[in-house]
Amino acid sequence: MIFKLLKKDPKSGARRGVVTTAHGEIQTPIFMPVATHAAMKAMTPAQVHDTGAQIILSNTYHLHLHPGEALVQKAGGLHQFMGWDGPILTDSGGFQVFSLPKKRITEEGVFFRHEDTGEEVFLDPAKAVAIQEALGADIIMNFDECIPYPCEKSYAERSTEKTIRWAKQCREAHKREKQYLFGIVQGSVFEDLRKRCAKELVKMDFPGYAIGGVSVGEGLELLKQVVGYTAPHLPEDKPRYLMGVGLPEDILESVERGIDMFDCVIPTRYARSATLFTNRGRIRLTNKNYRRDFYPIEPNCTCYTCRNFTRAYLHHLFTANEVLSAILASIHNVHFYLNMMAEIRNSIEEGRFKEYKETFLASYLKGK
Ligand code: PRF
Ligand code: ZN
Repeated sequence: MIFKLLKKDPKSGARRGVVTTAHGEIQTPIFMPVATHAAMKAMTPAQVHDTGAQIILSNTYHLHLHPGEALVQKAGGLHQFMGWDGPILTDSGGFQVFSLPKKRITEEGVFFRHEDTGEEVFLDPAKAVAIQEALGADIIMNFDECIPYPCEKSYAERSTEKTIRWAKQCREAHKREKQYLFGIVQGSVFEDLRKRCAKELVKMDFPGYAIGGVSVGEGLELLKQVVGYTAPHLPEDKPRYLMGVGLPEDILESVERGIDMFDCVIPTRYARSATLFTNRGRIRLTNKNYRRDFYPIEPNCTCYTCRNFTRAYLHHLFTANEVLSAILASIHNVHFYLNMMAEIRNSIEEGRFKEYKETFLASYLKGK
């Protein structure tokens, strides 16, 4: 059994569960920090672990181009290669390839140019699964088409049908049962397409399901709607993963609608540009107000950065362009996200998720 549902919130769709993988358990709802190139930017695996991370995400597209799955396999697999022995999820490349400016999409797959060599590369469902099996992540993803927003319904319909056909091909190509292959629901912002895609994927019986094609510029209101009418079509006893989401408010709204797993580059990307998350909203440490501010980023935070350094010191590091600025800021932001997820889990266990969400947002959004 991949997923154990421990508790359902009586007042919302929020769920508390456990995902069991070959490299250990994941307590849900969970946020997965992103290590695109098999490295968290500006953080060692030990630092990532100390923030409370239980699972990290890496990318098929990037690792296929550099250093190639054959080399990673030779190194003993992704876990050994990157020095992270906890659970890992790899995304299929279905999103990264479709974000490229120059690509050619056919019924079979996608053609694109190698970033450095200019050589033509081709990715299709079978190949995306084979690459991910060679990399050896615990959870691997279907090869799908992430539909841009906004989008004509006729295009969304054709694309969603293709994602369904590709899902079947992924399912058939998948050999290593120890690696869980998740289906990805597409359908843009159209309720009937989301429902159809979900139902077709559920028939194929994946061990988990993702909702893709969100966080593509549709905004929080539409995100809430899409999650709200898609999640109910997914099986209750399988984990649900919302891809590429998001800000704390997006995560809270989506947990409320039954999502268990999230990933996003926001905490690490923002950290490197001096934007730090606090319970009273985000702050920009380059602002000169922080020059003489001898408090930690977040007084209640237990992360390494907040236990040892002041805002004034971080302001100085960013101003002096020191590499340590990125390291310390990333530690805090990732800790902030994972601490929020731990609080969400506690609140669901204690039957007070809605209250937690309201209290968190009242403070967080006021400071914005
Ligand atoms: N598909 C895949 N990966 C993704 C997405 C998707 O739709 C998204 C949605 N923004 C993020 N990552 N395969
Ligand atoms: Zn901190």
